[in-house]
Formats: sequence, C-alpha cells, structure tokens
Amino acid sequence: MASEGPADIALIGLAVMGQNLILNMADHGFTVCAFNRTTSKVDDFLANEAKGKSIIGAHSLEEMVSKLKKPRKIIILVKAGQAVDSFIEQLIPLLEQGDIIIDGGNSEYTDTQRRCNYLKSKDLLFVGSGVSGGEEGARYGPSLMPGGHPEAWPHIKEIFQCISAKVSDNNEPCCDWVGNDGAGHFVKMVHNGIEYGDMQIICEAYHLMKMILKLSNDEMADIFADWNKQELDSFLIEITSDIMRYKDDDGQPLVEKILDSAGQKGTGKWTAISALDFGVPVTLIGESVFARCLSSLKNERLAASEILSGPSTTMEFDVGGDKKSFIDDIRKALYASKIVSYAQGFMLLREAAAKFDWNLNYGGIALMWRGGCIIRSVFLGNIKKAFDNNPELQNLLLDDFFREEISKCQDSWRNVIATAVKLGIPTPAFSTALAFYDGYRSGQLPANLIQAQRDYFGAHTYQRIDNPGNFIHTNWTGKGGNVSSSTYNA
Ligand code: NBP
Repeated sequence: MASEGPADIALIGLAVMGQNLILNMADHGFTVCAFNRTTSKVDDFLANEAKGKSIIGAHSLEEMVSKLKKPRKIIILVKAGQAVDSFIEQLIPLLEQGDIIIDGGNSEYTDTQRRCNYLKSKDLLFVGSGVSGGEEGARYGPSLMPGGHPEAWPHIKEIFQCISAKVSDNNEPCCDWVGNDGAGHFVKMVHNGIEYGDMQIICEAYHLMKMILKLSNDEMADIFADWNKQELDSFLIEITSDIMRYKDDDGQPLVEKILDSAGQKGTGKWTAISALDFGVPVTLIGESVFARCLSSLKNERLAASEILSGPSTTMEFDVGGDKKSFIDDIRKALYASKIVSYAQGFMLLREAAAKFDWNLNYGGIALMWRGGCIIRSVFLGNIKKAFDNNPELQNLLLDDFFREEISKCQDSWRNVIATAVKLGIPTPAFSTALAFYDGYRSGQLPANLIQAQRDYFGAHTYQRIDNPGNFIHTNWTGKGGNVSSSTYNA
C-alpha cells in the first residue's frame, strides 16, 4: 500500500536521477512526495516504479508543500541552471521560515553561493549537494556532498547518510557535511575534474599498450582486471576491463568501433577554469579537458595525419626487455600520475577553502569519494589515512606513504614517457603529471628570467634573493626611465 503521508521529504524532477533517488529513500523507510514539471510523469511513476512503496505524488507545488512534515525538506533534481532558479522562485511564497530547499543537480558552485545568499534573505535554508554515482548510485547508494546553510544539516543528515553509499570495510556513509555556501558543489566539481583525469590516464595506458605493444583487447582486458586487484583497484579500471572484453555482433571488440571523439558536459572545464582563477597548477585535469578537445577535432586530425611527419609506430617496438616489464612500467606511470592528479585536486580544494573560509575536512572528502561515485577506489582510503594522520598536510605528495609510492614508480614513469615521446605517442596527462612533480620538487625554477623579462619590457619589478622584501626596477637598456609599473600578481 502506498503511504498517504505526511511525507518526510519531497523531490522535484522525475528524470533518471530523481526517480532513483526517491526509490532509494523509500527503500530506507522514508515517505517521499514526488513532483515534476510535466505532471503526467508523476502519474506514470506512481503507477509503475513507485507502486506499493512509501511514495506519494503531487500535481502542483502547493499540493506538494501541503503534504510535507515541517520543517519542509525539498530536493530539486532537475537540469542545472535556470530550471533550479525557476523552482526556487515558485517555492519561496509557499514556504515558511526554516524550511529547506536542496539542489542536488550539477550546479556551478557560484550559483549555489548566490542562492544561499538569496534564500537567507528570505529566511529559508538552502543546501547545494553534489550527487555522484549516476543512475545506479542514486538507486542503491550515491556519494553525497552537501554544503550550504549549516543549520539545515541536522534536519537532513539522517536521510542523506541512510541513502548514501557505505564504505564496505566499516560501513561508514559516503556523505557528510562539506561546508558553507558553495562548498558541496565545489567539492563535486573537483570530483568530476578528477574523474576526467582518471579517465584520461587510463586512456593513455590503453593507447600505449595498443600502439606500442600491439596487445589485443582481450589481453588488455586481462591486464586491467589484474591491475584492479592491486593499488589501482577502482570502478573505472574495472569497467575498462569489461569494455575491452565486450564484443560487437561480429565478435570484434566494440570499443574499436567507437569514434575517437570525446564529449563533455562542462564540469571538467569548470575545474580547470577555477584552477586558473585561483592560480593553482591543476595541470592534469586541464590537460584531460584539452585532450578531449583535441580528440574532437577528428577531421582536422585525419587531414593532418596525412601531412605531418613523426616516428613510425607501425612496427612492434622493442621495449628493451620483455613486454611484461613494460606493461608494469605503464601501470606504475598510471599510478604515479593518479597520485599527482589527486594531489593537485586537493591543492585546489585547499585554496578555495582559504578564499571562502570553508572548514573542509580533507579526509572526510576522501571518504565521501571512497564509495558510490565514479572515482571510487581503494586508493581514496589511502588518501583518507594521509589526511587523518595529518589534517594540516600541505600536499598529498609530502605524505610518507605517497612519497614512497611515487618514488617506487618513478623510473618506470620516466621510461614510459621517454618511450612514448620517442615513438610520437601522445601522453599529455602522464607527461604533465611528471612535469608537475619535477617542478614541485625543484628548489630552483627559471622564473627568475621571467621576472627579468617582465621588468625589462614592462617595468613590472622583481625581488632580489638577497633582499626579497623590496620590489626593484632596473633600467635594463639605459634608455627607459626609472619609473616602475604598479606591482601585481596575475
Ligand atoms: P536532466 O538533467 O535530464 O533533467 C530532467 C529534469 O529537469 C526533468 O524533471 C525535467 O522536467 C526538468 N526540467 C528541464 Br530539462 N527543464 C526544466 C525547466 N525549464 N523547468 C523545470 N524543470 C525542467 O535529469 P537527470 O539526468 O536526472 O539529472 C538531474 C540533475 O542531476 C542534473 O543537474 C544533472 O546534471 C545531475 N546529475 C546527473 C547525473 C546522471 O548520471 N544523469 C549524475 C549526477 C548528477 P520535464 O520532465 O518536465 O521535462
């Protein structure tokens, strides 16, 4: 029998995410009121998937609000952007002080900040929550990253933590309060950026095995399955093995019939833009976004492939040992690049936290990503440990465990990139990760020359090593004046 309410929570938006999240909440004993702009979808849902469950429907927002326990809790799970603002505007006159609106879509964190301020002025509470894990996650346990008005958290905590994924070893929920205003959506954005990076480094490993070692898809499926039993154990490695093995109707691997032109919805780009805005070198995610952009220039690349020369990759390359050891080198290059990517992602989180005064729990964030979401992996357990050991850890690369792991991978990582460069196989993410690593561990970089150049042509001033407190301008040519430009950092 369907419950008649009152409902614990309402959800607006009966597309794939909304329907599955409602079913998940109902499975955990909550009564949910469902609403959708196109109200026929409410009837369809109630008559089919929701039948017999503690799910009630509404055909107007007024009806939905009237069926809710107070303080009212309403999740909006619709297309990000204008649709969210439109529902917020319609809800405001129907709600009372202390009622809670939750946006579970992929909203930009700046929109969430704006909505937090706006709804505070209306005496309403607002939460912007990242939801990750796709359709299956929403149905059986997503990773949830809520942030916004902290007064809302005690009211939604039980529902959120009940329906979220749990880390298998100790059953901890992959959901906790992230921080004020846009913190939840910012963390979700960085999660998505890291997802872009993880996918790109896996693609580079695949490309190297295919182009240099000429391995078959079944052989690669076995290798990814084997890697999935080691430190790379993760959802994305697991599905890559399945994808490698999957055959089309003619018995040939389906993946080789898919056009090599990658799409994107924008969250990786947002991460890269934020990294540039904050001045944080999140290079691997940036390269991953650009790698997708380059892949999408398919026609241009095809034309260029007839014109531009490079080393031949048609012959099987002698990797200077057995194939097995080069495969192991690729695994280590992937692992080291992954460590750098996460280190960069956490650097961005740290910078945003400082700018917006968010008290982020980095170990807690690693735990939220440990299960339920697309980047879920055993590796995130190690990241959690690193931040639990030292919550003030400045950079993941400086943690003892990760420092040693990278050190163990280093020779292989360099060998793979050097081999790829010699053979003309692009490895943008592996390479940028190594360049970052070498830059980060360099006490001396050539930026002294940049400062000299800037001062030479623009009187931008520089600091002397023996007198760093002062910004100095030199009249390099004897022709310019002694007036310096105002000092700025960009
Ligand atoms: P969609 O992003 O496809 O959105 C469909 C929903 O938005 C429907 O309920 C639709 O109502 C409503 N909607 C649209 Br479209 N335009 C509207 C408007 N102008 N006013 C009011 N309602 C409008 O659904 P989804 O794939 O379930 O994703 C929901 C949110 O979750 C999105 O923000 C998405 O980015 C995010 N997300 C999705 C995934 C995933 O794997 N799909 C994962 C994580 C997060 P209608 O039925 O009347 O057209």
